[in-house]
Amino acid sequence: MPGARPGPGGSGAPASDADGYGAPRGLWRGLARHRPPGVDAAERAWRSPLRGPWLTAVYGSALLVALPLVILTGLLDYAAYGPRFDQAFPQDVGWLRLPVFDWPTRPSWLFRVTQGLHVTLGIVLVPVVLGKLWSVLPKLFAWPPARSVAQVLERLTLLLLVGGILFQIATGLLNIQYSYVFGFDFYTAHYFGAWIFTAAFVAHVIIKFPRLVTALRSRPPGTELRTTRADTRPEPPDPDGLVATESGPATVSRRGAVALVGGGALLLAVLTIGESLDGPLRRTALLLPRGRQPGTGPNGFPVNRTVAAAGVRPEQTDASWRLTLRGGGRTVTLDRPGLLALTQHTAALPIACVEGWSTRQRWTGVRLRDLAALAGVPDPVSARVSSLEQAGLFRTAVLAANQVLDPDSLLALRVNDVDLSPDHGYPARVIVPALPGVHCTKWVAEIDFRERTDD
Ligand SMILES: Nc1nc2c(c(=O)[nH]1)N[C@H]1C(S)=C(S)[C@@H](COP(=O)(O)O)O[C@H]1N2
Ligand SMILES: [Mo]
Repeated sequence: MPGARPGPGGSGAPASDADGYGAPRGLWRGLARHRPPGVDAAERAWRSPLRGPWLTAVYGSALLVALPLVILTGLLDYAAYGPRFDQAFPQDVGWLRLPVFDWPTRPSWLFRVTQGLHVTLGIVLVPVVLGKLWSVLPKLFAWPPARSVAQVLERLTLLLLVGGILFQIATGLLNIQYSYVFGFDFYTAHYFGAWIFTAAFVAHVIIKFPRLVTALRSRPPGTELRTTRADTRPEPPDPDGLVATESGPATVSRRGAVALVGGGALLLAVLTIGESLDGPLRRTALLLPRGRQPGTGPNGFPVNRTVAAAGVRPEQTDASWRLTLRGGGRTVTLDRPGLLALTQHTAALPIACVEGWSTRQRWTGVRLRDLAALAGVPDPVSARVSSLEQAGLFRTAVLAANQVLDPDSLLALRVNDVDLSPDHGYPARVIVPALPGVHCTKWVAEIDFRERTDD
């Protein structure tokens, strides 16, 4: 019978098909007998002698090391958005809430690193994910799909694992390209997708880790990586049925397959990393359109949303512009010369966009804590910053106490010794160490400092 490969329990050992869950044994046998058309042909088509536990384990161990970093930095990025604030994304996540803590302002490059790692690693791992999927592809089409209730559950996990990672990659990549083509909110979808994938990933690691260790031990990597294509032989039949029943000749060696995936990952790294680097190397970020169009001059660094796109009109930012400070029952208005007459402070701080790119510039302006004191709230619990922008997700942001009080937290008026350009937030914009770019509000109109009420 075609497909009579040594499956779990061995194909010739129906006794072990008893699954112990009380499902009728006949069900599984019936399933095995009713093979849908095309299954046999498909099974014969998967003939690469490279497929087997070793190659799967090599790709698998790379993912085992790197994916937790992607997951962790991703969750940290959500935490940096501030789950305690009403502008946090997603809005309501029920019991999947992240622990609430004040996102620190030090080191100032913290968010630059967490989001940079998340996006860059997420992209770099794509070839590894594809290689891993290729190595187990026949399993996804194997018939019968399951031989026991336990296997049904395992395959369900696989569905969430494979579906989950492909969904995360697709939504992540589209978001980086600013292609909001989906009819749902990216932040919400990517967040729930992350949890679904993470749960499946943990289950998969628990189930497969012993197999991974055995597989890696079965072939010394030194020998394997020295084996040429001509000497490439299939692995012995394995309990998971990764090894093809009828292998064809090798078209590449295992070394070649590992190099192909590794090279692909390296190439993506080279084409991505530039978005996090200042200077001419930024131009190498071919895969990330936004981070690459910095323009020239002191304001020549990436723009997330232009003044035109934000719908902020020139007459709103001319000499008639006023900043309103609220708090402590007091309202203070300042024009730009008034702000420039206050003590100015300069700090080199990064802007790190959640969509991937980051840059570090020298900003000059008034300390937020000085503005808080002016508003009569020297010890605020938070501050709500509102933009001239009328619509859009990022027109307001809430800053926590530590983010207002950091000595480098600024309402910036100038950058690199010149006035902010309209696209970078003229007349004034927020810049706070380690704050996600999203919350560095441009074209600020008002800051509302909230007093502590707990005493
Ligand atoms: N009012 C307003 N401020 C905003 C945004 C926006 O869309 N509207 N985008 C934010 C985002 S997502 C980023 S990454 C930074 C980018 O700042 P830049 O365009 O000056 O580089 O601005 C932030 N400030
Ligand atoms: Mo951003």
